[in-house]
Amino acid sequence: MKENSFVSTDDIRSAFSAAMSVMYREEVPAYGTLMELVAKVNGDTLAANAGLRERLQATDSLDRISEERHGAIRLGTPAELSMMRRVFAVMGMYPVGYYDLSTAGVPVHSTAFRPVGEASLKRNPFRVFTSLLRLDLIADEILRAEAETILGERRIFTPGAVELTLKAELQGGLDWADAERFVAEVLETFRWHDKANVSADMYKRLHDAHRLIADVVSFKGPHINHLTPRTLDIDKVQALMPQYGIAPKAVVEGPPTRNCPILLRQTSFKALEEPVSFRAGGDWNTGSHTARFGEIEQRGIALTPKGRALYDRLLAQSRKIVRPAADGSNAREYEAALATAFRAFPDSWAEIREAGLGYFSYSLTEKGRQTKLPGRRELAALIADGLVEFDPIVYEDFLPVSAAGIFQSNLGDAAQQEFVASPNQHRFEADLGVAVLNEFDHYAGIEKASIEACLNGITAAVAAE
Ligand code: OOG
Ligand code: NI
Repeated sequence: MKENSFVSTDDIRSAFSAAMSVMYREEVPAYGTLMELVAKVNGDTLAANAGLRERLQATDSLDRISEERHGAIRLGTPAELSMMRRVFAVMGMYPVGYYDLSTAGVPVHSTAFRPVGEASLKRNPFRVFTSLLRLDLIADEILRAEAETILGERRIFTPGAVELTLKAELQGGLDWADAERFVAEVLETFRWHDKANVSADMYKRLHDAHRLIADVVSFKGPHINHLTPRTLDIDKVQALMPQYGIAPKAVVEGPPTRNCPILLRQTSFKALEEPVSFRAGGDWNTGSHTARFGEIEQRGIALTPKGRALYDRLLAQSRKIVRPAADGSNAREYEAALATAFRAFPDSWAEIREAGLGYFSYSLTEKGRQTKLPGRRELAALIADGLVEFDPIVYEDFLPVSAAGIFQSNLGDAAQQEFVASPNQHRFEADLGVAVLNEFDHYAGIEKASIEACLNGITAAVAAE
């Protein structure tokens, strides 16, 4: 087969992201409401901030924002995880980062499948936060064995999805007809099933061990549990949510409000209690299950290891003073403590750059494009002379403390449970079938390439003698 008859992986991912959004909007109407609210706030923000609009346009990242979203799923077995990796690879999504959530009382560890190249991210940055249940953290051995048996019997991928994934791997891609079928088949894995795989009694036992275990083990597949649009002003969306009939979680996760957004800020609305039926011999019993919710996020600059260490330190410092309560009773105090702690984090792009805290993409200014210098000059000098400008590189990943806060707000306050911290990246990677990519390498690579391009663009070619 000719290679040029294949659809690009970026196009398959875009089609899949759009199909997921349509499906989730039908399944959870509040997600549709949230999308409308986010579109309105983003429009208002851009209209009021010509500078922001201009920079987003200049860096070719304006278009991606309205289409941008991430989702999350929770898998039950190593075999499901490794197959999911192969399915996502067909859409140009690769595992980046390792997140241990056991420390936060959630028995999972996770990665994020996402596009990695700059061009792919600009085309469509769809990501899926993917967790694997850790039955090894469950004390009750009998229950653990039963859960393993139940999970071992389910098939979360349709035969068509498996066949087309193998075909893509063998051929090196899919043509349009196959790509369309692939999207439809893979969508089935993420669909909600209101008929549980287990009896009401088994559900209760799983639920008593941990609500998350019940969510993963009791159903036919890893239903998408939220889809998250990206906003340019999360404080405004959070404030407007009640007017739109949506009750937000108590506090926004991540850094405080700032002039220069860093990393990632997220907030969500509580999971819905939905009717489900449980197996009862050949019959069904009715009950309910709470899993699916909505979330929004605002993305800021990707931080260097030095910047990230400062972020982690300031966050820990503020949480030592106030830990946000799930009921929102100390939300004000928490916000105040967070804002105070983060005064130590510079809040202008120039300072963040000079302190080596964030990653930037460099480009030639108009003046720079018209200049040719005889020899190489330092980047700082080119910036000082107005020949080179810089834009923040967007953080494309997640934050473990924030993810834990999102999990917790949807598991209910009573579900707070202690586990011994036991990150096990080796185990996760063995189950996944590959090593996860390092997020810092990715940002450093983009920054470095942009610097090289500036230096090459502004230096006159050496004339031959
Ligand atoms: C995933 C929660 C983490 C985020 O945005 O940090 C997450 C889950 O609840 O399965 O989606
Ligand atoms: Ni999320």
